[in-house]
Amino acid sequence: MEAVKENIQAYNVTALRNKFPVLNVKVNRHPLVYLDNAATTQKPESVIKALESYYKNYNANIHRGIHHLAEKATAAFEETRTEVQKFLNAAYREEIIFTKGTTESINLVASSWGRKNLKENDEVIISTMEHHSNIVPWQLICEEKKAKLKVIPISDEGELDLDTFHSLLSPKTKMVSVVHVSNSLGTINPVEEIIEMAHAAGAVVLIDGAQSTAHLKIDVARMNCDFFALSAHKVYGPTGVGVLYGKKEILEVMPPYQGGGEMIGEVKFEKTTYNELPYKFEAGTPNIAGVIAFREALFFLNANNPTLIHEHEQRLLEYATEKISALDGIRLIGRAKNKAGVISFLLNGAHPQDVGVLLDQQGIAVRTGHHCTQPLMDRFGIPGTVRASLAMYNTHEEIDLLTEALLKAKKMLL
Ligand code: C6P
Repeated sequence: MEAVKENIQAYNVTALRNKFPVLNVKVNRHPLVYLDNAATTQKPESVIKALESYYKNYNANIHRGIHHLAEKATAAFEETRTEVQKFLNAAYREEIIFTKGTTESINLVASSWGRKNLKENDEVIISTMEHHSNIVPWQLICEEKKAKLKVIPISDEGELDLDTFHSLLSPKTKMVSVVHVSNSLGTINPVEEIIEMAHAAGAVVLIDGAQSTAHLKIDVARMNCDFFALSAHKVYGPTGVGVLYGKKEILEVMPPYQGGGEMIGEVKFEKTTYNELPYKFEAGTPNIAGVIAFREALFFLNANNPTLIHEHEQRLLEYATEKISALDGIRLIGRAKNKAGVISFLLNGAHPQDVGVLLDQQGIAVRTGHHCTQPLMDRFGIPGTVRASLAMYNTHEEIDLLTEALLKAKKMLL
């Protein structure tokens, strides 16, 4: 208890907020209350500065030039790879592949691994709460290979049904691809247990970490996943940068995903050989500035102590859940025991989008709609929700403002 009290004091949210310039803007004459962090997080000054510094001081293409700027840019780009390796606790630098984001990371695996490893009647298991990015790539490859897609059901609270998952596993299961933290429900899935069960059945596992990386300590070695996908922009970094972690022995035998510059060993019209890991999967000029600036985002996360961030966000989540549930006519969607900072709800009778517009008029940014999880919305029989999603810089006062704004919206709508 004493330690928790000390941590509350140590977490200086005001000082932290001062590092995010955009948090000072006004929206519709109100101070911005930014609660759309699951869509993308805001960026600290250090990330913005790193982007600017690259373009101002050493803009050059990487891995190709021998001149000073090219060498400097290459070194900075590769330093981010080392930082990501440490951040995820991956065994090798070559296991870190830069992509455009989680979506591309999953498409890479579905396309490259899937093309090589799936055949007719094989099975891929996903879950009801997947983002479209972890559904459609698997549908595409399953259709091509005549493999089958199986879906783990969820409870009314929004938790995976692990008994059914167990019964779905068989020697036909080749891949299990599940989300770590649901973007629509906030559910934290028991991925270590899922991975163990899937491995026991001989399947490979991909974890969609788009929503977990900013909120939980990620340790791919401990988790023992085969692939882990994340987006930098959801972890206080720039847009257009993502990471695919993959176990070296699996990546090594996967065919290239895209062809082009950088991914080749030698190109002849008769036959092309491919570059070694990780470059085999990094065709074309990447988002150099974004990758370089992503390193600053990781420094920022580490400097603010992931444990303190987690505790702060959990306190906020508890507070927000209590306050919002206490409002008349609220239906919370997603009541899992283990949740990260997402509160999805419906204000009875009101369309989520109307609620969102009225909140925006009061300076509050939330997301409304199906959140790219249409099958999940179908499971609950709803068209969408209003979603408030939290980050390290949100405050209890902001939750109060959200609750007051919801009361006003309710009076106007119902
Ligand atoms: N979810 C949201 O508002 P990209 O777009 O590639 O960076 O991330 C895709 C993605 C994959 N998996 C999960 C669990 C996600 O939440 C997302 C992105 C955003 O919820 C935008 S739809």
